[in-house]
Amino acid sequence: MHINNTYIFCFFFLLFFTENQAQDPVLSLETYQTGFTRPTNIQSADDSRLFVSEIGGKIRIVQNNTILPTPFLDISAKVLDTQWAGINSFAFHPNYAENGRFYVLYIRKPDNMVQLSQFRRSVSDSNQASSTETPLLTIPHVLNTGHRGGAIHFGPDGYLYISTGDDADGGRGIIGDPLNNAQNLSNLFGKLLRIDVSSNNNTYTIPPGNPYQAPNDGIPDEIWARGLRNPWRLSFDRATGDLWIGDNGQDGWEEVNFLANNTPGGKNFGWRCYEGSHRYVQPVCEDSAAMTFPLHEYAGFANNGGTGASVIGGYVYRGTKYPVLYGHYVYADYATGKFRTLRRNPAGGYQNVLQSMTLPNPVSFGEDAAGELYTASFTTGTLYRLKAQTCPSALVLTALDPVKNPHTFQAAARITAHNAVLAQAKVDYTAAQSIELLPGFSASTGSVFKAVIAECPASSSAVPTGQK
Ligand SMILES: [Ca+2]
Ligand SMILES: [Ca+2]
Repeated sequence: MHINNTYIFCFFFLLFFTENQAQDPVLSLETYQTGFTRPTNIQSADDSRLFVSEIGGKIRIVQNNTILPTPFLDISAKVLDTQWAGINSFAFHPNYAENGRFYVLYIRKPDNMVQLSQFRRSVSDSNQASSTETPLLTIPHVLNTGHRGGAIHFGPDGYLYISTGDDADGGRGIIGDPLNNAQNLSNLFGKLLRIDVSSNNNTYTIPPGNPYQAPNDGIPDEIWARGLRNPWRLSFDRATGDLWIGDNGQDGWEEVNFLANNTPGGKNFGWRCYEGSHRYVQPVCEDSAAMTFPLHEYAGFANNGGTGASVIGGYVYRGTKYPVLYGHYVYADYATGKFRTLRRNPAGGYQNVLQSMTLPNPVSFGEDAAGELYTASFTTGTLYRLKAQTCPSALVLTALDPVKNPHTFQAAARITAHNAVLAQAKVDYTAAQSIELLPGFSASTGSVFKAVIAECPASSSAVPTGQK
């Protein structure tokens, strides 16, 4: 059979077919800059530079395709530099261009406490920070290792959000959060905090609307939400203001959490009463109806044959270079090196696509002034720019996994198919010029197969889209 037409041609092996889904992006990586030492965070000051923190205590600048030799900031003498005991994250003030303020969350020495401090840009050199540190918030530790800091980001409300780990060891096969910190409203671990750093007197205030400001309630006023385990990365969608948090699971489930913009404070993300949407340890827990369960979860260590798993929260892509990626949340897994794209449907549901590319230990994502996305490998120290592949001119399909569906295959010119579409599969072929079904092609009863002659968009998918 040779389909060669300029109009849409569809045929079905059942009397129904699924609604055509939005196009799935296919990610790839382009080396942007090599030479970092255990990078942890990537930020933009809304200009052409990128700033990259290193766990050992430096923030370095990428400018004109090179790392500037002198670090922007160097607090190496203040960090322990073992495991994750250094700079976890940093954030530029929304009015950084005018006030030169930025914020750093790090694990300080010698006491391993979580330190949030304000720094300032040098008055005379925009590639240099002043060494003067203004400590804002110190979170004591109880255990000597484990989940401490996390991410800091300014929200659409102009307030600084800080995610903290549960201060637990986090080892495999043990009970997570043994001190029950994340549910305990009397401390700052396992929380999302919200503070106002707009005052000029080197301190912070509690924003109106923070949920625990009642006098003498015994709850730190900084707390905005609780029930997090190891929320290493969070971000706000620059287009909508929605909050996305990647919360590392214990042994069972890795989480992508979502809060729509303007969601009031006081939410409970569940840990350790729940891991993902599954009961975990429940001595004293709020009713499940009070919990904010993840938008998406995927199988973690124990549910995946002992394969390591650590979700790394990313960003919703709002750049302009890859329209196919627009509106997709891009995130990764530190342990497996896998990437996924998740498109949330505001009317309900979402599409989640496992990408085929991998990277050793992706540790963080970053967003430049134009909304293009970056990621970095902790182990190799290379910074990458994320791309969405353009459509190939031709595809030859000889094998097709019938289990994971639906699949979408697209080509700018021609798809040549020798493959078998098995029962339960839902497969779309879209090619601009022709779809050729050659000997070997078959579609079993129970499958849904659709062939469409249409333009392949400038940036679109070209390989099986994988797990949904
Ligand atoms: Ca209080
Ligand atoms: Ca949770």
